[in-house]
Amino acid sequence: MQVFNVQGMSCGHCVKAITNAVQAKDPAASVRVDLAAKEVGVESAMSADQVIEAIREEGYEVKLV
Ligand SMILES: [Cu+2]
Repeated sequence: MQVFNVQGMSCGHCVKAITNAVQAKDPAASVRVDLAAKEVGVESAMSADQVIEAIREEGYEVKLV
């Protein structure tokens, strides 16, 4: 699993937006969002860069932990 630090997540809508953005690129991806830790864990066939791009497109600041 790849873990990303994501800034600007605050609520369930953010969780959904990020999950949907990642799964739009890889429907088989599993996404775990920890709002308190500002972390997103992604299990998928995508590269870290691809995941970062998907999350960034939603307007969040994101980097690999
Ligand atoms: Cu939100």
